[in-house]
Amino acid sequence: MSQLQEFQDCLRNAKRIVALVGAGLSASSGLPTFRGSQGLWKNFNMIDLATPDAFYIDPGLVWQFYAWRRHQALKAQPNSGHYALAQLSKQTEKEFITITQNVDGLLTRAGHRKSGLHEIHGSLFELRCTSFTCTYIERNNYKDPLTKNLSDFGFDEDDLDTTMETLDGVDEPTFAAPQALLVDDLPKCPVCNTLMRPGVVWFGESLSLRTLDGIDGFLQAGPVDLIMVIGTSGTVYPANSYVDLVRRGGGAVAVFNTDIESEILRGDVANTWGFQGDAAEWLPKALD
Ligand code: BV8
Ligand code: ZN
Repeated sequence: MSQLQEFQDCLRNAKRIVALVGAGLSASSGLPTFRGSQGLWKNFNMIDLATPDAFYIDPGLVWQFYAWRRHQALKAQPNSGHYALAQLSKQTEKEFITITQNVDGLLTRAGHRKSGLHEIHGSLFELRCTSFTCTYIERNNYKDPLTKNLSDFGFDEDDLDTTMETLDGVDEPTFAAPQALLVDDLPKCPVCNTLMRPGVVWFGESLSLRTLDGIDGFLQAGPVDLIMVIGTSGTVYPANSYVDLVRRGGGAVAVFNTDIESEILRGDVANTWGFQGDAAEWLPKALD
């Protein structure tokens, strides 16, 4: 029996299923992954852009990066992998959740059932007030550009692998956007007028307890029969901890990735299938 037939038998009989999703699922929609050859973190230093310190030091630079990521995500379309997962999320006879590390909103736009979708690293389309005394959160903010100033920040695809034009238009291999020029035009809280931040989880920040509780609630409600690990390098904790948790509980693992360890492809890893290639191509076939 082929790996695909074995997997589809397992999927048919499975009652409780988890999908763990990473940037590879959105690669076919034209959004860069983080650690591949053209990865975001290859061309940008995540410490300069995706940490609380980076935002404290230069909020204008960080907002340029996230306004550019918002722009890219809004230009992108969900692909058939997103739609296949959204379809599965609507099958009432299955208990199914998707844990996504992606902040691009494409699974939501593909129609994934809201209650079954856990965006553990937040969303590009959420903004949060940075004041400790204010809890204002703006969800589903799809304005592009976010503010007039962030529309001409000079980020574009070709800059990705060389330099980022600083605001004064000089091409320098530096990220130092003149903060004073930007900070006045950055998004402000409508309640207390404090600077707003992107609603994503940065490195070194803890994940939302509400999100983690939601996932733990599902995992503790009964054994998971199958976890699909889709387009993720499994680098980031705690997202990467869910695979072993399901495996230890006796669940099967199916990896969908352009880059799969050979032992998985050889079938040497018990209860684990590997489907090498584009998740956008594999998922509609495998979940059909
Ligand atoms: C936490 C949001 C605890 C922002 C992201 C040392 C220093 C500092 C921290 C740590 C450290 N060591 C460990 C840590 C913890 C850290 C961590 O894991 N760091 C890693 C880098 C080592 N984790 C954290 O900080 C987390 N918080 O641990 O809190 C804590 C507790 C209490 C108090 C304080 C703290 C928070 C992590 C969240 C960081 N935010 N994103 C943004 O997006 O800008 S993470 C970022 O990486 C993205 O979310 C991304 O999704 C995620 C994971 O990457 P992947 O999705 O897997 O993407 P990647 O490019 O790596 O891989 C793509 C894969 O797809 C590849 O395998 C490729 O082969 C494949 N592929 C490509 N094309 C396709 C494909 N597959 C299929 N089809 C294709 N077409
Ligand atoms: Zn506020």
